[in-house]
This record gives sequence, structure tokens and C-alpha cells, in this order.
Amino acid sequence: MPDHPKHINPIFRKKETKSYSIQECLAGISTDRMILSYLISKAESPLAADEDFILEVLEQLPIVGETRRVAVSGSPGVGKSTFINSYGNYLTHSGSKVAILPVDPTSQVSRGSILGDKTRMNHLIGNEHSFIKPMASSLALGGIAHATSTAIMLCERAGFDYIIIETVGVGQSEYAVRHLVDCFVLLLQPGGGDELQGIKRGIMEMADLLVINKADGPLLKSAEESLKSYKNALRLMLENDYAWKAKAISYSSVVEEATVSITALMDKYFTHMSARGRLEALRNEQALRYYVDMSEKLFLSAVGKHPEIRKQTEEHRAQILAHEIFPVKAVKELKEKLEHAFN
Ligand SMILES: Nc1nc2c(ncn2[C@@H]2O[C@H](COP(=O)(O)OP(=O)(O)OP(=O)(O)O)[C@@H](O)[C@H]2O)c(=O)[nH]1
Ligand SMILES: [Mg+2]
Repeated sequence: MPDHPKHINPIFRKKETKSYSIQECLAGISTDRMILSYLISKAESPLAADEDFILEVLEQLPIVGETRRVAVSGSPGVGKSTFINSYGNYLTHSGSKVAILPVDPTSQVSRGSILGDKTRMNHLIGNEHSFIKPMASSLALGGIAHATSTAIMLCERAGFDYIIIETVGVGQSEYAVRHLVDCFVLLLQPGGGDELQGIKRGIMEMADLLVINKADGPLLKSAEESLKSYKNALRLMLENDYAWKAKAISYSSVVEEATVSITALMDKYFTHMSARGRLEALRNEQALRYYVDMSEKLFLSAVGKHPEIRKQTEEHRAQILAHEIFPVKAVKELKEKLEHAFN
């Protein structure tokens, strides 16, 4: 029997999932959640046949209306899922259709925290105006950006008004997700400064809205103080390329008026972005960035597979470790080899 990594159960067999034809997908994407789920799972697949299937579906489907793509990020436990549950519930009760895509690169093996997410989203499970599909794509070769951007396009064609992506604030996935959404919401814990929360300054700088969460009960006072200091810190920040200056607000999932305030702020953001074609410009920039990022990754992987180049880099690595070559000289040699191989 082949060796299996310890966490893999060798006798585990995935339950057979129903498959659908392209025609069935086209006819049912907006009415049948199983079909939308099926398509998103295909978007996560690395198989070329699945990619072709999805492309054919996408090419034949128009976008139904205007969507708002929102990312909700923040440290583990800050309350992202609970926030999405209360805010999403409010939106569906106001007549919007909401799709939620929790993205978690850390839980590929156990899908642990994603299961936790689902229990925190009890208002949205079984709600006919919402749809939740956890994504656990790999970071390799732009996995998150690729699968999530395809999932967003599918949800748009299925007629959702809001697409909310939950992503844990640990770094790499934020940067990938930032460029897929229109509005980046960062949730912060009352009390500690951002350093204390392990939130990198870079993540704070890419936020459009800062939400000081859990502003209720014993944390209310410290949430109000934090709100003040974040507002002060934001005064020093400049407008982004779309003339928007990040705003801070406090929030609690147990206070009903908080959902009204966050909805008003979100509307303000999207009204600002809709003016003067800003949203269109942002989406164009993102589409191009997606292509550039993906093509760079493809180039890198193709070059790395070139036999001569591969042999050379392996030799260089050994020589560098044996102090037989200066790294600078190795890079110069590699540059010459690359020029020779691709010209
Ligand atoms: N008091 C209070 N507690 C909250 C609020 N929102 C979330 N919590 C609590 O915070 C804990 C974490 O909430 P989650 O929504 O699971 O947090 P998360 O950021 O999605 O966590 P991960 O997905 O594991 O990163 C839970 O015990 C929630 O009940 C809030 O507005 N007020
Ligand atoms: Mg969560």
C-alpha cells in the first residue's frame, strides 16, 4: 500500500456528487443552489476540462444586474462570520440577494474554521435569499485569486446583489482578495492597537471601511475609545486612487441599529464609487491586474520547467551552498542562459 500523509484517511471516499450538463447549468444557475455550488466546485478544480466547462458557462451567461463585491477581513475570532450573519440577514430582509464565500487558505486539510463559520451564519443558512459556499483553495499558482474570481463571476450571473467574501486576516490571502472586490472591510477588536492584534499595517491601509466590532456589553466603552483613536489615525491617511478616504465605524451584531449604520455607510461608499465611472475603472484595473498576476505566475512556472534552466539553477544552488560561486555571479550566468534559451 502506498504511503499516505498522516492526516489522510486512505479508505475515505468522497461522496458521489451529482453532475450537470452545460445546458442544465445555464438553465438552473439562478434558481438551483446545487447547480451554483457544483459550478463553484468546478472553478476550484485544476483540471483543464473543468476550466473549459466553466468558461463555456460564463461565456453564455450575461450579468443580470449590478453587484457589490465586498471583502470582510480581520484576525481570527474578531467576529467576521457573526458580522456577515447579521449584516447579510439585514440585507436579505431588505430584499437583496446575498452570496457568501468564506475563503480560508489555512484550513485545506480539516476545513475546521469553515465549519465554525457555517454555525455562526445561522440566519443565512436555509435563507432563500442567501447562498454560502466555503472556498478552500490552495495558494499555489494564484489558487485563491483564480477560484474566487471565477466564483464571483458565477454568483454575479446567478443574480446576487451582494457577494461577500470572508477572509482571515493573516496576510497573503488578503492581498489576493483585495483585488477581487470593490470594498474591503476590516474588522478590528476593541481595545488593542493594530500591532496588538497582529494586523499588518499594510492590511489596514488597504481597507475602505474599518469596523470596530463587538461594541456592546463590557466592550462598549473600549470600542468607543478605539473608534476615536482609529478615526484620529485615519485623519493622517490620504485619499486612495478613487478619491475615497477610509472611514471607521463601530459595530455590534447584537445591536439592531448597528446594521442600519453599516448599511448607510456601505451605500455611501458605493454611491461615491458609482459616480464618475469609478467603479468601472476599479473593475477594469482589477481585471487587468488579475491577467498580469496570473500571466507572471504562468511565465515563472513555464521557465522553471525548461530543462536547461532547471539544470542550471540546481547546479547554482549546490555551488552557492558549497561557496563555489558568488550569488551575484550565479545570477549573471542565469541571466545569460535565459537570454540564450528564449531568444
Ligand atoms: N459581544 C459580541 N461578541 C461577538 C460579536 N461578534 C462576534 N462575537 C463573538 O466572537 C466570537 C468569534 O466570532 P466569529 O464570528 O466566529 O469570528 P470570526 O472572525 O469569523 O472567526 P474565524 O472565522 O475563526 O476567524 C464568537 O464567540 C462570537 O459570538 C459582537 O458583535 N459582540
Ligand atoms: Mg469566521
